[in-house]
Amino acid sequence: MQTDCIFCKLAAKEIPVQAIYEDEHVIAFPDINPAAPTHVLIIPKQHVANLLEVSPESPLMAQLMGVIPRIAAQLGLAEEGFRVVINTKEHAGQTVHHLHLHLLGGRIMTWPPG
Ligand code: DGP
Repeated sequence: MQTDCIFCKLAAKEIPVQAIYEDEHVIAFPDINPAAPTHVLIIPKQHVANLLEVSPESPLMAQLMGVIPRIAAQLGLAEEGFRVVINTKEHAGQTVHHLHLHLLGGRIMTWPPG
């Protein structure tokens, strides 16, 4: 755990969190500033700053991505679809430096993203 990391504090329940899904490795909760009718963040409990810190041998991305079908079904996104975004560093607008997947749904999305 990184003591100055807000998502580490949420994962450790030092800050109250409304968990939508949780297991040994992963926790998912609503984004505080939703960009879609449904906007959930899926994070590793372990501190990883961003995608660049994930090694090819690590099971981490499978652990994070693997829970998406279940969460999407739970939130009613499986039929119409959804978008998954991983902002990585400055050009992508990453503001919280603890790896997180945005799961966005409930409206039609445009492409390319802004
Ligand atoms: P990004 O730009 O990819 O780093 O997105 C970070 C997201 O995290 C942003 O959409 C707002 C959300 N966020 C920041 N702080 C908190 C928090 O304390 N609680 C929750 N639920 N979401 C947060």
